[in-house]
Amino acid sequence: MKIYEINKEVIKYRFGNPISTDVVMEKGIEIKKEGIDFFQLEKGESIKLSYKMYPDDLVLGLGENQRGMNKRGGIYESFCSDDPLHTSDKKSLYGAHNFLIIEGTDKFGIFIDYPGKVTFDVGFTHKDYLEILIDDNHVDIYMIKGDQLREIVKNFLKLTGDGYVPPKWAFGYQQCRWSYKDANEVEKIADGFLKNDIPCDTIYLDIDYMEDFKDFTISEERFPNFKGFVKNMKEKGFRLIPIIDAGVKIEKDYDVYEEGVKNNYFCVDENEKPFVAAVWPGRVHFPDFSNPDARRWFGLKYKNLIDCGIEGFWNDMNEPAIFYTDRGLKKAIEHAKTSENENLDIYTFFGLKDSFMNLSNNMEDYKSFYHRMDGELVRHDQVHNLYGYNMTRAAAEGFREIAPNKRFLLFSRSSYIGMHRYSGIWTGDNHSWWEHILLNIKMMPSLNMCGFLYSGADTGGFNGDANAELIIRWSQFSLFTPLFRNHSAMGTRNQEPFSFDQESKNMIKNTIKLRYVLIPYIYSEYMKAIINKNVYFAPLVFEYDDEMSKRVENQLLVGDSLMITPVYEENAKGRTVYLPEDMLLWKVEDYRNKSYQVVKKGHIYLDVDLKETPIFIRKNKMLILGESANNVENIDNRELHVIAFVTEKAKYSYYDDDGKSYDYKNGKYSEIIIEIEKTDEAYDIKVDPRENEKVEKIHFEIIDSNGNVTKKMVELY
Ligand code: MIG
Repeated sequence: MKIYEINKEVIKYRFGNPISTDVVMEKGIEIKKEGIDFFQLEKGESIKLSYKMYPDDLVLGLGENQRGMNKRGGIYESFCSDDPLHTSDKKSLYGAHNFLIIEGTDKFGIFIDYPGKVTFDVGFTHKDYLEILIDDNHVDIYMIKGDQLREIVKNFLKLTGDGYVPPKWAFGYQQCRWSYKDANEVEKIADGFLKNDIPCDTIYLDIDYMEDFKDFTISEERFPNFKGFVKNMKEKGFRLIPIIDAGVKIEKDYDVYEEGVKNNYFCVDENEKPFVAAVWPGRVHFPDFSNPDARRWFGLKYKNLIDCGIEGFWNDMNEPAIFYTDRGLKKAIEHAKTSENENLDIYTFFGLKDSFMNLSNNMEDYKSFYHRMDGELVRHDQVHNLYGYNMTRAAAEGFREIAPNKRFLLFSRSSYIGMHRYSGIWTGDNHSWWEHILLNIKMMPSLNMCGFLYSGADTGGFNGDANAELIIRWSQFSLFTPLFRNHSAMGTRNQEPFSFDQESKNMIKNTIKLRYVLIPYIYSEYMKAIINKNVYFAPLVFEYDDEMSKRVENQLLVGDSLMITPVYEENAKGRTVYLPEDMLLWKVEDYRNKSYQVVKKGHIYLDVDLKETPIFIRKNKMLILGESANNVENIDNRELHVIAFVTEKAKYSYYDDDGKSYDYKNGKYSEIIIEIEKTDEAYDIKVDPRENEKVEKIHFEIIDSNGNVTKKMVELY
């Protein structure tokens, strides 16, 4: 083991000679030190770290995973998996996010930079022990210090890089469904939004738009004159977002296939022939995204669609998901043949059944293909978790080459730590289950700690049928997630906002409109979080140090000013809420009706009618609101509204920029500093438009601890 000091906050422990993941670029200075801080180490073929947890320690992080924000009691395996049944006993989802934080007697973060399988046993096997098992003895482990939780996250993000920034329109409401089969149907969906006056910025194209599920092709039959169609839809106010899958169809004369074979851009089998697996189009090859040339080649393929006016993509099936391989299928069929006419008992029958059930995403298949890395063949399972990361990196690097100063929308299903530099993620194939709203709530801050800020779940649930109430309640949470997309699977009940009765439709519409009104705040907080290497969603424990705040898992802080308390149970007319301090409550039914209530610190039962979204404004904080519009680019934010809860003084820095370029990195953004101070009789308001091109007026509603409202207006020029 060699030990390096990366900086004052981060120590790296290097075992053996690990494969580079390219996540951390700094090498650090070698230092002399005994053992690993906090952990006991066992080293052989694999590496095991154990930490004795104190009774009240919280274990936070681990990104996209099941169970609580506090990970104690669970066992988690980082091995990116396409598993469409997210029950709480599942150990792996689509991402591998090997970063966790201990909050308690000790306070530190640990990042395991290893792209094969890593197991985090957080008190599952031995209740008081955190045990981390790495399936290899070549690995880099980073120990991250910080006095505050936010500082640990910041130090971790300093190490792993700046977060992805989407175009501003990607903060609008987005509609998706697998089975919008042709241009007519997509247009019908768009018209549904226009006719019902429901804002929406994008409509997604799932695999149905391609020709035989071939990447970078467009079905002539179902989408004739695609370029014209993209333009036409954009004029109506909608951007189209096509899906890109990892597997490349094996088909003679298909350019992506031909070029990939010719240039050795595909992963290979043990005979160094392109590896064959089957996914959507039947047999495919997998691009070897660990090869920089293959990455560049694949990344530039997105240009086919960009040239048609496309400005955003989602990368799917990049764990990579495998339906079956010839090897597995052959074995299963042989098994079936030898079982013919047999008298199958419990063992032999289930054995037969399993040989078909286990065809997909099978470990034997992941061990049977290779990447070419620096001239050597590396077996896939050892670098499995980098696949989606490098596919998405290929896309992002392609965009940068195609249009260097343009932001594209991009998110991926599979991911590894560090991919947050290139894109966002969505949380995959959830269900239309109430439990999955709660899972969504708990997962967001965990993802944020790992750097993934642009993310959200399939609102309303992907698998299964949703009722109106589920869509309404879920939307009331998703309206706060940077990625706010309603998505569902083929064959399920339609769940677009206008698929339900009039009353429900209006509730969803009001919820979506509230989202648009909140965009100035959401965007400002998102961008500040990116720039300052902070989280956007935080558990209460990030901000409050009372004992109760450590325990709350079903309320979140959103940015600097808000606490949200979503309702996630069917037929619930309210819920319990914990307030660590006095706050101002705005229950929103229609954003135009503002009425406020000061709620005292402590536990309360909060009535929340189905049509209401409760928003708590923290003490001495303020919320910025703008106007609604049918899409983000049509929002007129020359006049802003501030709702402030001020008992002493409040300060807010309102950030905005052009929403489409990277010019903000060169200091081209607007910042308005707003300060409100309570004096004996009134308030002092200071508005400092340091850099400002757009905002002309700000309307203030300031509420004091007795609930008295003072209204003021400030003109900026
Ligand atoms: O095996 O493209 O997670 O969002 O709609 C299903 C079809 C493949 C999985 C994605 C989902 C998408 C679906 N895809």
